[in-house]
Amino acid sequence: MKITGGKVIVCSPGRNFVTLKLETADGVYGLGDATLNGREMAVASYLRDHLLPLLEGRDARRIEDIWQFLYKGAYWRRGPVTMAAIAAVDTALWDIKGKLLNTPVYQLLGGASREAVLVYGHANGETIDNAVEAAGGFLAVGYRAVRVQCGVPGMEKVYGVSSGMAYEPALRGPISETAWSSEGYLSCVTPLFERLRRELGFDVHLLHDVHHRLRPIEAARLGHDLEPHRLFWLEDPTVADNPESFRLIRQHTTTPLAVGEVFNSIHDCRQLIQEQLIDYVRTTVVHAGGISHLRKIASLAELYQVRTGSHGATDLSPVCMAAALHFDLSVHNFGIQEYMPHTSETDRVFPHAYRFADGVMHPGDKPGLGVDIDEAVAATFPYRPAYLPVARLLDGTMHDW
Ligand code: GCO
Ligand code: MG
Repeated sequence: MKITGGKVIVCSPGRNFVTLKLETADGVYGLGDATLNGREMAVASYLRDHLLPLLEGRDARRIEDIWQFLYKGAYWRRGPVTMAAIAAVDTALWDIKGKLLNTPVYQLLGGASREAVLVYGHANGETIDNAVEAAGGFLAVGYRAVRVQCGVPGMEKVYGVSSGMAYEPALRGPISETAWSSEGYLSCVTPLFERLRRELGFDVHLLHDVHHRLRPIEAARLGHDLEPHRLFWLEDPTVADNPESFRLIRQHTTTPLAVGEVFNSIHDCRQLIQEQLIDYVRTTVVHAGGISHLRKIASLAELYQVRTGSHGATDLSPVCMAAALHFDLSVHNFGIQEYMPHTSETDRVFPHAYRFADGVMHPGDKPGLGVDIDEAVAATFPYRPAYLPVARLLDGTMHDW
């Protein structure tokens, strides 16, 4: 079962995706997502110029050995570009193994630990009224968990609050610089959740993403103020470069915390998990070294009663979504999965077996990941550079994302 080569397919059906297609001697191929939002071509080159030549002739069945070969063999460890490239290879190899053995990947990972995977959707609105109404709309179509974000009076654009679109995408054209005030933001969040609980009750799981923008003491106060509203989680309350800062937040609040979408290795989350400073680890298949490495993170987390809650925004392709669902269905300490449906163009490029109904998802029972790429359709959507917006404080100081 030798790897004969592969292709790196970069396409943009609404937003940019980098996909690895790894081919074997008897015609079986596997897919892996390698998308790093706003830095896509760095991973494409890493795969094309550096990894594919190393993979030719290797046995595709030796998933763990290939992972270690690419990780240890690079000499330069970790980092988002390296780990997204390794993730794509690893995901493609699990896809190949599933196809070879004629079984869905979750069966190779120990089988289903649950019937289906709980997901959360994204509701947002310019005002509290609009956000509450949007959240109600998610419940009406079956969601049991909703992340809610709202605009801040006086601030033109706020992260996660769309202007007419399902989501704020990376923007094409010149990079957008937005203004940010933590004081303005903090004055809106607690009233938003007060209203949500008053109107929607306590049967729905509510989540909120701070997107790394508060200082630890501000995050501690927010967590404390939100306690009566029983959030499922408060996400990325502050930057996690310094894990010790979560001790301060933890001392002040019992609001559950979720961190990790920008992490790319078990070492990034180790202290947060081992000191039980978080409740959910948000590492993803594509950004944290693939299914193989994510399982190791989940196993470490399991020892400390930390559950998984993988990132699943639309900049992660349907290939990553499929891989995430196989992982989520199988891993014992699964918590929740983020889910934002892709556009119809994206779904045409990536036909898939996974499905959503009644607030939960299932990866389907096709051999492998159950997701494909239509290369002819992909070719009609060429790559177009796009960047996430950045944030500056009102006096012009560059702020955390
Ligand atoms: C989330 C994330 C996204 C990221 C985006 C970056 O929780 O879904 O924070 O909104 O900003 O995926 O590429
Ligand atoms: Mg987030």
